Amino acid sequence: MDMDPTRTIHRLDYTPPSWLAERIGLEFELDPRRTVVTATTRYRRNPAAGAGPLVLDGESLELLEIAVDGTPLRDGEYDCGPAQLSVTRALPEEFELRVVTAIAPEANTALMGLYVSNGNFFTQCEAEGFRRITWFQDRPDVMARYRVTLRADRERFPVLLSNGNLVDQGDIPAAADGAARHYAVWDDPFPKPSYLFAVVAGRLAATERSLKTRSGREVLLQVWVEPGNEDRTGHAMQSLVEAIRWDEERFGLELDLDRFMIVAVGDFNMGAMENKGLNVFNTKYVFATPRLATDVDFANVESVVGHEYFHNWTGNRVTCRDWFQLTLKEGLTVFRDQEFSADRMAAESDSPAAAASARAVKRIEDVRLLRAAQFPEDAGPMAHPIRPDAYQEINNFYTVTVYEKGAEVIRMLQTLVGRDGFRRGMDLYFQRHDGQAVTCDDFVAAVADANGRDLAQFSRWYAQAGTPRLAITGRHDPAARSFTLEVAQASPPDASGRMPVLHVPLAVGLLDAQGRDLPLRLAGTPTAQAAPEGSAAQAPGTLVLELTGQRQSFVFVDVDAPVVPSLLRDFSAPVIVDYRYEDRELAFLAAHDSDPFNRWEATQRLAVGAVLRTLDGDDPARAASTLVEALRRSLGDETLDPAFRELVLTLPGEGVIAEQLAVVDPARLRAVRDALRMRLASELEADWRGAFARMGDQGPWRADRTAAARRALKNVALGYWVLAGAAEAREAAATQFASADNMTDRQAALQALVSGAAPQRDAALAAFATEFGDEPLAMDKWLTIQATMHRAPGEPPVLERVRALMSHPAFSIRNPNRVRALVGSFCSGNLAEFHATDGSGYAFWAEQVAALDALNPQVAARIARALDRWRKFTPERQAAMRSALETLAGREGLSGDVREIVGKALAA
Ligand code: B3K
Ligand code: ZN
Repeated sequence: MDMDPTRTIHRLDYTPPSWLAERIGLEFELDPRRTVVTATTRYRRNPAAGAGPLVLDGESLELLEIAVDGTPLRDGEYDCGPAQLSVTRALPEEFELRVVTAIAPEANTALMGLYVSNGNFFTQCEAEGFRRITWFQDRPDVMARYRVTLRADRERFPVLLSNGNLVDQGDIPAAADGAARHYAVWDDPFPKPSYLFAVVAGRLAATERSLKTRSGREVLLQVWVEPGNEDRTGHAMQSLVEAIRWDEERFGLELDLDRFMIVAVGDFNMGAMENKGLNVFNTKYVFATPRLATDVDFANVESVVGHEYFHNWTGNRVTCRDWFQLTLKEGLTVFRDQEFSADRMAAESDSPAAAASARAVKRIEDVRLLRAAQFPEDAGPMAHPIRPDAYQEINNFYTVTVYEKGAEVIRMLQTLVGRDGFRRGMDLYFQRHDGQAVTCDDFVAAVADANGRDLAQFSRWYAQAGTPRLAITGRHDPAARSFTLEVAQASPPDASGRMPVLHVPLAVGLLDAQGRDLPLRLAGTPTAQAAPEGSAAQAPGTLVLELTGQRQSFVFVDVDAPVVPSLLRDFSAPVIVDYRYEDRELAFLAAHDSDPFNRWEATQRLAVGAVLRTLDGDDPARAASTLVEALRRSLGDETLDPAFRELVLTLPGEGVIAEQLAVVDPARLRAVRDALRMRLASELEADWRGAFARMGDQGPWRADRTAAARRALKNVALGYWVLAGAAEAREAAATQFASADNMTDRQAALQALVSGAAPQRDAALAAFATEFGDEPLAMDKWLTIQATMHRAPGEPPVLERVRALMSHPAFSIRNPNRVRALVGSFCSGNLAEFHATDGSGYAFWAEQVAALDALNPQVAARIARALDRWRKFTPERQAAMRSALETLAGREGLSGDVREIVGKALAA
C-alpha cells in the first residue's frame, strides 16, 4: 500500500508511535559510490500508545544486517518491503536494534537523504529524507538523541561535520590500499526528530567568529564554504550575529549550543535547512558581495539566515507532532524573520517617521509576495488551509499558504493581543512545550491562555482554504453626524461544507477633507482597540475593528463632514477588500493616508483599475489619467523614502492582475499592461530622467539601507526612462551597465536595456556572460532576464531563446537553481510567451517536467504547478493545457510528487 503514489494521508488519522527511539548511534563509512550506514537504536515501548509492531520507514536502501539485542533476525522474524520494514517477532519492552544499510550518494539526483555536490557530501532530511539513509520511524514526533561517527578518506574529505558538539576525532590506521582515513564523532545533546539530522563532509573552509550570548556563554559561529569563497561569507556571518541578538532581545531566546554552523552548497532543493546546529544553505542565501549580489540578495541572505536561526526555537526545541502541523513552525518562523528584517531596517533609520516608512516597505514587500503567489494558490486546485487536512506528498505542501499565509495568521494573533501579549503567549508556549512535538492548537492555546482571551473562533483560520473577501460600504449621515461602515465577510466553504465566519482584525482610519486622520469614536460598546504597539498601523487615528459576525456595522460618531475611509491598514488580515473607491478618492489616499501601506495600496488599486478598464474597452488615456498624476506626485515627493517610492512606482505584475479577471487572455493583458507602462514612461519622461540623475551619483557602493533605497529608485526610474525611447537614456543604461561597481546597478541596467529592446541589448547580454560565466548565481540572473523577456515586434518567440539557453554551458538540468532560473521563470514568470496560442509553451512544460521528474521529483513538482490556474484562461488555451496535463498524467513511472499536482489540476 505504501508504494501507491496516490495514497492520501489524513490529518485525523494521526496515532502516536508504538515505539519511542531514545538514543541512536549512527556510523557512516563515507564513500560517494557506496556508503555503509550502521544505526544502533535504543527503542522503548510507548506507554501512551496502543501495542503495535515496530514498523520502520525506508527508501532506496540496501539492507545488509538487522539484529535485535545482538541477535541477527532470521527470515520470518521481519518483513522488509520497498518502503516499510516491520519486525514481526516478539519484542521486549526495551531493546537495541542494529540495522546496517548501504546507500549510493553519488547516484542520488533527488537531493534528498545523503548526496554528493561538487565532490562533497551533504544531507537533506526534511520532510522524509532520513528514510533514505537508514530504516527508522521517520516522523517528527519520534525524538531521539543522536551520536554520529563519520569515517572517510582524509585527503578527499578533510572536514567531517554533524549536529551538536565534536567529541572526538583522529586518524584511522591505513587500510591495505594505503588510503589514509580519519574519523570524527559528534554528539547532539538535544533530542530531535530525524528530519533535523545532518551530515556534511568534504573539502570546505570556515570563517569563524566567537560570541558571548546574553547569559555570558561563549559560542563558536562558523560559515563553511568551498575554499576560495571565504570572502563571500561576511554578510551571512553578520546576519547570524544580528539574528542571535534579536532573538535574545525580542523574545528572550538564547542560542543553546556551543557551536552553530552554516554550510553553503550549490545543489540544493530549496533555500536552506535548519538542521540542529548545522544549518545547510543554498549558496544563493549565503554568498553576498557587491560584485555578485544585488541589494535584494543581501536582504534575502539576512532574512534566510535569520529564518533558519529562529527555527532553533520555533521548530527545533518545540517541533511538529505531524507534518499537517507544518505551519506551527513555518508560519511562526516566517513571521519572526519578517519582524527581524523590519526591525533591522527600522534600526538603520534616523527618525521615527523614517523607521515607520522602513517597516512599511518590508510589509509591502511581504504582501506583494502574498498576492503574487499565495492568493492564486488559494484560488486554484492546490488550495488548502494553512493546516492541511490531507496530502499525498508532504513535499508539495511546503507552500506559500503554509509559510506566508501562516505568517499572516500569526501576525493577526499579535495584532489581537498586542506585542506584549504575544510575547507572553510565546513565553507560555515554551514553558509548556519545550522538548515536545506539538500541534497548532497548542500554540493558539498558549497565546489565548497567556492573555485570557477566547481564540476559538480565531482558530478557524487554521481550517479555512481560500482568500476571504470583505465587502465594505461606507455612509456618512450629516444629520446624525456619523459615518457607518457595513462589513460583510465571505469565504469559500470549509471541509464541513459551511462558510466559516472568521475572527478578523480590520484596522481602519477615516480621513477628513484635509487628509488628516479623524479621532475615532465608535457608538455603542463595540469590539475595537487601538492599533497594537509596534505595528505600522499604530497611529492615533487607527482603530482595529474585530469582525466576528458575517455582517457587522460600525458607527463612528462626531463625524461632521464626509470622510474617505482607509481600510485594512498595514494589511491587518490576509483578505481581499471590496470597496467601491472612486479614482479621486484613491489619489487622495495615495497623497495623504497616514498609513504608508495604504498609500501604496491606493496606487496599486489605481493601476489595476486602469488596466481592467482598458481591457473593458475604455479609452486608455482616460483610464490612466489619475494614476499618471498620482505617480508623478509620488516620484517627485522628496519627503518620501526612496525605497517606498520605488514600490509605489512599480506596477502590479501580470499574474496579480490576471487574478482579477474572469477569463485571462495573457497576450491582451500583456499588451495593455505594457502600453500602460509605456504611457507612464513617456508622460513622465522628464521626471524619470530627473529622478535618475538625483538618485545616481552616490560615489562608490555602500551597503546601508539609504544607499540601497536610492539605488532602487534610481533603477526604477532608469527602466521607465529607457522605455520612453530616448537615445540618451539608452546610453545612460549602457554606461551604467559597463561601469557599475555592484550587481544591483549592473543587473538593473541590463534589465532596462532588455525591457526597452535597446540596440545595446545583445552586446550587454554577451558582455555579462563573459564577465560572469564562471559565477553560477550571477548566471542565474542572466538566464532569468532572458526567460522573462517580453518579445519585441518582429522577434522570434522567447521559447526559442529558452530552448537554446538549455544547451548553454551555464545551464544544467541537475541543478535546482539553474532550473528555477530558466525553466521556472519562463513557465511561471512569462505569461504571454508561455501561453502562446500554438501550445508550444505547454509542450515544453510537459517535456521538462517529465525530464526533471526522472531526476528530482521535488523540483519537477514545483515546475508542474505552472499549470495550476489553467481554468482561468481562454477556452482554446484551456483545451491545450488540459491535453498537456493529460499527456503528463498518462506517463508511466511518474513520481507521487508530480502525480499529485497534475491529478489535482485535472480534477479542479
Ligand atoms: N524547513 C526547511 C524546508 C524543508 C523543505 C522540505 N521539502 C526550510 C525552512 O523552511 O526553513
Ligand atoms: Zn522554515
